[in-house]
Amino acid sequence: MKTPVPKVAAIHDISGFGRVSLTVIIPVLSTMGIQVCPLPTAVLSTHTGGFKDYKFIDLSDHMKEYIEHWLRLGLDFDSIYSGFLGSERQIDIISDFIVKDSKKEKLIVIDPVLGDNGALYQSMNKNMVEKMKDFIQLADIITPNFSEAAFLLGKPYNNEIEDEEIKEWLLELAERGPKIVIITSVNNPNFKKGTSVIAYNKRDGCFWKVKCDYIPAHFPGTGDIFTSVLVGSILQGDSLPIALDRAVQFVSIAIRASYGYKYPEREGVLLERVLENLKAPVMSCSYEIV
Ligand code: PXL
Repeated sequence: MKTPVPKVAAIHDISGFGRVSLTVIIPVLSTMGIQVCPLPTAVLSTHTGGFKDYKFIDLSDHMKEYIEHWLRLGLDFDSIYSGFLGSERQIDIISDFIVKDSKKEKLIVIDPVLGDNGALYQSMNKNMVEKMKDFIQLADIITPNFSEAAFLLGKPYNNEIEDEEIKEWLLELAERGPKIVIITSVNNPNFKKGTSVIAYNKRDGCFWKVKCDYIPAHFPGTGDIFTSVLVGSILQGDSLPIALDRAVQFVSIAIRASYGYKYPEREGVLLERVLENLKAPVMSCSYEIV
């Protein structure tokens, strides 16, 4: 049945404090007019970046029955979007869901959440990296950050990379299955004052780049916000470069709105202050073909 509001099955953790995963994905997509149906992978007292002794409740033992109920209901999702996982086992459970829920064509987005700044997150390990390499085969779109792309390709992490080399990385990741590969937080030695998002679309062979100014701050959850805006934008009918642009611009606005205040970065960006920007029409675009 066609409904006026697209539905996304959002497979991520819920962290009680610190704006990451479902606590940013739900408001972003809802503001963009998309219904979020959460399938929680874990419940945490806080996210794992910058907090110690957090409580972590792994929901792996419950996800299968949760999904079976959804399958019996025949919920017709427009997209399945997965992110932070609570265990390697969840990759088999979610893969099974993606294969079984194939009645309607849907956008499969896998954000291979593993780490940042060259290091794995506290709850991640090498086995998760290995499983993630298989999991991305099922995706239409993957959105690793630069560190995650290096982990998936087994390449050393150097802070800067030339365009020609990152294009090789995109091609190598696309060969493994995904139709669109997007790498975020890419630093180029010839563009010291900013970072870029670089994407490759296998269907038309195009590489896209969107630059953004560098701000010396590190807020967790910005990757989740980026991918949520991208998913919302594509479900609204935007082209890939416009969706990339909207996601980059929104994350930049969110960081700028937060950076001027003195509060712990681990709390995440002040999303509540900027959400309304997602309702604005596309105003200026800065994407380029590379
Ligand atoms: O934004 C990625 C993310 C999601 N979920 C949890 C995290 C992190 C990054 O630190 O710890 C629990």
